[in-house]
Amino acid sequence: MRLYHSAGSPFARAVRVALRETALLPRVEELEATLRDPASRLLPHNPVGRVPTLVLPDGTALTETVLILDHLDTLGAPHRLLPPAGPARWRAQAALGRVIGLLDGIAVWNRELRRVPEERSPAVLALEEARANRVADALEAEAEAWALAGPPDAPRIVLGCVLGYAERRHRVWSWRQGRPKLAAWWETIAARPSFTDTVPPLSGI
Ligand SMILES: N[C@@H](CCC(=O)N[C@@H](CS)C(=O)NCC(=O)O)C(=O)O
Repeated sequence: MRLYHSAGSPFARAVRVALRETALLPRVEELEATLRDPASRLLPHNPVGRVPTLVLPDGTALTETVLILDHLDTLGAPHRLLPPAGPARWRAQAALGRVIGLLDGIAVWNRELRRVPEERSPAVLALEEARANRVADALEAEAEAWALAGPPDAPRIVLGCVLGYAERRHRVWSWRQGRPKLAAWWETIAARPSFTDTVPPLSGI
């Protein structure tokens, strides 16, 4: 299998962390791809042009982080990313939806900040900042439920990648302020080898 990723993408990082936490990494070749580039080596496999994209041995190109994480659970690793069925699965999917929603919103906020200042929408910036703060406040309130007990599952991996993105590529968001439990949680997960091995480059935002 081949995983197309980019070093700055928090979505792709979640899959890369999951490959390390499940010990599936030796079965996957990680290939960095350029984004928004008509010559990108990703486009022949995935015309959408987004990372992460996991190309299966039969050539099927899986996109969308949640779908790829779900697929990794079919590969027989002892550590599952989501429970297989039942209420535990729905609860984990609810948690995953919450942190993917947070990441989607921050991605919109970040993209807006990459525009030249006169093209930025103050309304979009305000909406996404409010959304991010609202979700982060909810996470702070329920921090005990997110405690790590062994290798992280899919929701915890994605939350770690969201906060890692805020640390390195979206520093305009002072997410730690007033959220000591979330900050302590982040310090713990960020120290795992799966995270230290996939630290994104710093950006100017
Ligand atoms: N919904 C997608 C989002 C993936 C995504 O937005 N990836 C970004 C990098 S963080 C990308 O590939 N952007 C390139 C583009 O939009 O052309 C997922 O969950 O995987």
